[in-house]
Amino acid sequence: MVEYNINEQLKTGGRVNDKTAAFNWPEIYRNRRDRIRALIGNGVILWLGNSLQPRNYEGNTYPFRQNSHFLYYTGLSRPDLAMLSFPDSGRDVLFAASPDMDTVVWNGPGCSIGDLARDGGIDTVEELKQLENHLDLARKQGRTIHYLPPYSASSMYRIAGLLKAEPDEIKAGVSRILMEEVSKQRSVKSEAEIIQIEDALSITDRMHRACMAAARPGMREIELSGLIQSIALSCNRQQAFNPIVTVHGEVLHNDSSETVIRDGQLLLNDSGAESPMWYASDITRTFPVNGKFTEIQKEMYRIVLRVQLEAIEMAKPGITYRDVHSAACRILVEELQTLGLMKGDPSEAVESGAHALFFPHGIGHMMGLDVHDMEDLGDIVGYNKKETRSGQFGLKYLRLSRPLEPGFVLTVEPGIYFIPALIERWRNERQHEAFIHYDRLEDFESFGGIRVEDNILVTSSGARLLGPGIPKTIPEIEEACSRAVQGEWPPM
Ligand SMILES: [Mn+2]
Repeated sequence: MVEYNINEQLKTGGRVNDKTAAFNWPEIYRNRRDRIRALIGNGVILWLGNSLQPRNYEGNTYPFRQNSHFLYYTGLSRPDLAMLSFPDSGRDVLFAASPDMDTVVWNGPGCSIGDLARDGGIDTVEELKQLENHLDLARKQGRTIHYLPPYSASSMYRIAGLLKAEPDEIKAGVSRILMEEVSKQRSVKSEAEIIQIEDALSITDRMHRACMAAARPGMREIELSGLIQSIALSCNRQQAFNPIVTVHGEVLHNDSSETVIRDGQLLLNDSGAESPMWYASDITRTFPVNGKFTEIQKEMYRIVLRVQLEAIEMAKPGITYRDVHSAACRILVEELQTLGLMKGDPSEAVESGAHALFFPHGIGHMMGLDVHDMEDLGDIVGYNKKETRSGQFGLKYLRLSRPLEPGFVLTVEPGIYFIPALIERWRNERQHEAFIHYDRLEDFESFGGIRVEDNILVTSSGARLLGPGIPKTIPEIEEACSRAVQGEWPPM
């Protein structure tokens, strides 16, 4: 019997690999800043790094995660940094606080602010307290201060303090042109970034294989969630988002709980590690708790997989992701018709939104330094200027609609879900009766949900699947589930 040694997965990996070290990162950051400065052309750009966020009191904080825009332009992951970029002089100034003795005593000396500047390829560094003076001067000179919308209250108040304005004025004063240009620049991924994402996926591959091998009827969801997180953590990786490991796949973002997983159920695992340089990965696999799909589970899984493979096949420069989404929905409807769950013209069903009973979300989203890349910038990222997001149930969760371009990294993640409360509501309201066989849905009330999600790179002619090939076909999944777990998992 092929064995899967979990202890091996816990021990190895994690360091920045040779491929990553081969790039001149300070130069990459400098080039990115040169480009954004040239595009903005005037004023001053204020880049604000994140601060530590309190958990239950100020000194007890969540693990630090840097602002992704700050990471993109500096690579510096330390709380309380800021940078000013001056488009007219082509200069960037990093602002950081030199550690005082209390900080050295409690947190260690850390690296010097000079070393930080060198790592980010930044020539000038000043004490953090000088930042306000620079901004005062810029305002006195009547220069535009460009900044991105702050997504946390702490950043909002920090900017408000620096610019001596009220939070409402700060919200109204965000730089639209900076948002647009940052979005354009970050949307197209370089080779170095793809290597990062694939590095993240190599850990995510271990997380998913371990979950398949370890799952047994009688375990609790949270044990498996703990397992996959321990694999990432022991490789010095954070999760790119809170993992979803659940037998209630029909609840789209269900938190793992102490729910016992049972024979005959499907387990959905939507999780992804970050890379050493904080790039995301986002993979969903759905597999049988006991390792063997039933006939109806096989049939439903085959449909989701077919939709996913055809969507990947369609992805290429020029096609809009909205069209990929709609085409995927039509295939789904056709397949659900052969199962006797839907009826009528597939295109009309999709246009009316009837399919959203089974697939109430979008086919995928951009991915990069954020799992939903740059979602803090809003629909600038995923929608063309003239296009507004649909309000229709289902379609309103399509985060990416615009034409695809080479260098985009996307998720492709169709699913089929049987959501009892939604079915009951629609049945009672007689919604989309022309397209849905409500009487046949009773057999599926406890089916749960299936999602299959991969990450792809749009190339010059099509799309390339990223990652090492995480088990996805029915035979691959049943094989990965059949591996005996060797090592000390689950713990006694
Ligand atoms: Mn996703």
